[in-house]
Amino acid sequence: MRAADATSLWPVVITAVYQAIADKSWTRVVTTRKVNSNKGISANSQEGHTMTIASLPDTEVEHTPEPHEPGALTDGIHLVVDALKLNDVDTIYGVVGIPITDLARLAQASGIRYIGFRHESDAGHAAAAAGFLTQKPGICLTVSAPGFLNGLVALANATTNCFPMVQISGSSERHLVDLQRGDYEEMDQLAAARLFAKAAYRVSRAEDIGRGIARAIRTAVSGRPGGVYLDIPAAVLGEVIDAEKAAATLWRVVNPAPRQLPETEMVDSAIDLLANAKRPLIVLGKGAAYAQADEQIREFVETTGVPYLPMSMAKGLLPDDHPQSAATARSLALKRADVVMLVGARLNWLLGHGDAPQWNPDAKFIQVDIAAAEMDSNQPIAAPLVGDIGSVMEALLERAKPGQITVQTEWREELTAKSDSNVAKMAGRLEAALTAHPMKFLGALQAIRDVLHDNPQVYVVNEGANALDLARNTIGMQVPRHRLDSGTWGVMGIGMGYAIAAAVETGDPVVAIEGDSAFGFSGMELEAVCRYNLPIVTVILNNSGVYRGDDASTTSDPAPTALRARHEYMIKAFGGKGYQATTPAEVGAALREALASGRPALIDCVIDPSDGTESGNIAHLNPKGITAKH
Ligand code: ADP
Ligand code: TZD
Repeated sequence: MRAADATSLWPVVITAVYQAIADKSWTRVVTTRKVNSNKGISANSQEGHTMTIASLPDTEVEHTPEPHEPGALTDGIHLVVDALKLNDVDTIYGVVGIPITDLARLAQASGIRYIGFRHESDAGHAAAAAGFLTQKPGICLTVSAPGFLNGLVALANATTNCFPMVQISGSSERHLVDLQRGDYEEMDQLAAARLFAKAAYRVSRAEDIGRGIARAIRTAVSGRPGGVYLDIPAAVLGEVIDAEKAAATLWRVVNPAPRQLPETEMVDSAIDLLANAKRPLIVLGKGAAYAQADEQIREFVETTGVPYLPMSMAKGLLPDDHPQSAATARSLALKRADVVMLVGARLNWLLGHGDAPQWNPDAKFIQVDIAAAEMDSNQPIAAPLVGDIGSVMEALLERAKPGQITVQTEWREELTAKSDSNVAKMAGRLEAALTAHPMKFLGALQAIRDVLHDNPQVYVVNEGANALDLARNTIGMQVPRHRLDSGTWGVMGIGMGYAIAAAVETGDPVVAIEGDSAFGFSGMELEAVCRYNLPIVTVILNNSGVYRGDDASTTSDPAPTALRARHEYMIKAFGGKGYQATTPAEVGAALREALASGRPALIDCVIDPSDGTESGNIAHLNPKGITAKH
């Protein structure tokens, strides 16, 4: 049968199920079924578009041809699943509804793990985190219009953070949407996504599904990774075409993220700059963590002896207690360094754009980045090393002569002295926090730090303002890619999505350290955490407010920053274990017990409402008009 004849086939409908066989591989069984009318296809599918085997009476089975036997048919839903499987997609994060419910069902029946969320932002954040952790685009599945838009925040955030992800969304009838005739969940999703994603594509024919998915995967992971939107209208998902011809339209992407080698001349000039530096510094960013070039990075740092600063998600690339870490002398390192090598880190707001007085105005920059256009975005880049971090670090190691790059004792001593004095200053604060009552952020965080120190394989997710700044500085990381946080946008709401992805992708335990406000953005996903029985312990630093909890209101309503919750009750509603902790000792004991259980748990840490500062350490970004409070 020709694909063009397919539409004339109604009411004959084809669907396929995949069955597990003992050796865990999956075999496809195509089943032809006859139904009486379009309405009889599936009670829970969009009429005339999708088909579920579960919804069809068994007596109507007529024939079971082999997949590519002449006459066998398939449809858009099957092709999406086939294309994803062909490209090794093993997990989908999403929220179901028209027109993608059967897609999720079929994916699950086919051996792809489907993780169902309560809100698309959380599913999207999970997909983004999966992309960061695995170098494979995380897949997020959303419904039309509002579901799509909910997911778009995560897609945009993934793009901003350079994490590979693909948001696949169903969309409503093109002929209605385009004339704005008022369809169910009507929206020009493709146009909306273009503004916020690395790229946005639409598949308009079932025969293009394989191409669309290949293109989305390639775009998401190659070059600078980012979020890609793939629009698949309901009509395409329901389009029935010849199975044999359809199979020929799918392909597997070969070498999706090719290596990119730097220019030798630039490698030599970078080596030259470092060799002649008096006060060299390496800054490691989350691109360096993403690149999975851990060995090359470590070897370069250690053989040259150059001090380094890890950005928050690069912590653990080298253990935080590494003797070359300049983290505890950060301000001095930035102010004084004369040659700075940025490795997978952008000179954006997180690094003060490389401007004086935070930075030495005479500093020369070397930048290692896969995106050529990143060079010179903020400061002149004396040696642009455009390439993937693994290849660039290898080239540097290869071309630097032994002993060519060394670090002068004065520079090392200057950093060490500053670090010692900063650590001594902090020691008093830490000590006082251990006994303070009500509990301070630093009291709870020291208890968490000690437990995590004994459990270095635990993934740490972290968001909030004070909860973010203080946890980042207090909790040392020992293993690469084990810290995921609010990132480049400083976005709240990544917590549960990132935590779920870390647990699902790795099987390892996760501790999510959350401000009480931050947690609220994704808190309902505690239900998903419990439903999938994931080893996630959510620790809420609850000071009863956005930033602080002691703002006085001038009206009978609570202050704009005020919050009030006993979060431990929330998880109990879903079957998880809830703790309330009022002292560091209770925090530590609860966390150890929760981690040992390997089950979902939440620890609500009661923190002094007057602890913390407005906006954490970025208060200076608040506009200072005549109403300014601070
Ligand atoms: P941080 O916030 O930790 O400073 P950024 O997100 O600003 O890090 O920077 C990450 C950078 O890493 C981006 O500019 C991105 O292009 C780059 N990058 C990502 N993956 C790679 C890779 N494999 N090789 C080289 N650069 C990469
Ligand atoms: N909405 C989104 C999506 N992202 C944001 N960053 C904000 C709002 C604004 N915001 C911050 O920048 S931090 C924060 C908000 C609401 C929460 C701070 O309160 P918290 O943390 O309770 O999470 P601390 O520890 O009490 O400071």
